[in-house]
Amino acid sequence: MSKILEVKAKVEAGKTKLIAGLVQEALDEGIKAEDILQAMVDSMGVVGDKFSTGEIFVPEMLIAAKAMAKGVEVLKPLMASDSASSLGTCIIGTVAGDLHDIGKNLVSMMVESAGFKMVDLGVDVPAQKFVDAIKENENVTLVACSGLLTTTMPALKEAVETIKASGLAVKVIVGGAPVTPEYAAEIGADGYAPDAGSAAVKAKELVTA
Ligand code: B1M
Repeated sequence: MSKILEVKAKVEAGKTKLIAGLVQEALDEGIKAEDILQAMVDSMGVVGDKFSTGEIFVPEMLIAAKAMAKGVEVLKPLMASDSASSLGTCIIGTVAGDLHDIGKNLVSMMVESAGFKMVDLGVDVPAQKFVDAIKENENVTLVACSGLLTTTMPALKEAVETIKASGLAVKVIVGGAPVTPEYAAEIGADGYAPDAGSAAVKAKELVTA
């Protein structure tokens, strides 16, 4: 089995202890970090499908997520550039009621590499906490809100509305699997991105426009 397929299979199987070594072996074989990351993202798609069909349950989903996080740790130094945080500070978090953080962490990594200093509030972040963080940190230019569940899309709306109602001069970008550009516009977000790479491009565009 090729190394990249092995990484994919082991993430799906949640072999947490093996992933870092396998990812390193794949890199040593000359496989690009971006391709390894994509293989792991694809694994999570397979895991989600298996969950939908009742083949696996929440614990297996969680273990697969932990395995992917171990792999991302190995890739992170290769993907984040050392550009100075010249675009200001970006507050990032997954909205209230939502515990998914892999996508948010990838977005954080890519937005950081675009030139922002990142302040990560983690998961299950209440709307007001985003506002408090804008006030508590210096030179906040952007807030990035992630939401992965259809049931937490109203929390995304509340986060954007609360930030906008605060009157603080920051741009807000939203994203996550159930979010569409139409929904982002409807809830008053300044920007939307479908994935981590385009989130970095959009983030830069929003604060330099
Ligand atoms: Co959950 N889960 N989960 N889960 N989980 C999904 C999201 C689901 C689609 C699975 C399924 O049913 N097929 C489904 C949601 C259905 C829906 O709402 N439409 C679901 C469900 C139902 C649940 C629970 C309700 C299950 C239960 O308890 N019965 C529960 C909810 C808990 C909660 O949050 N309150 C739950 C729990 C969990 C775990 C904790 C076990 C675990 C998360 C662990 C963790 O994150 N640390 C988990 C996992 C792993 C998944 C799947 C399998 C993988 C998610 C993931 O990491 N994907 C997921 C199925 C799937 O995604 N196919 C699923 C990989 C990641 C790179 O992609 O997060 O989409 P993603 O991020 C992308 C883009 O969306 C985008 O860029 C990222 C990278 O390119 N993006 C942004 C994300 N945020 C962005 C922000 C931006 C811009 C782009 O700007 C700010």
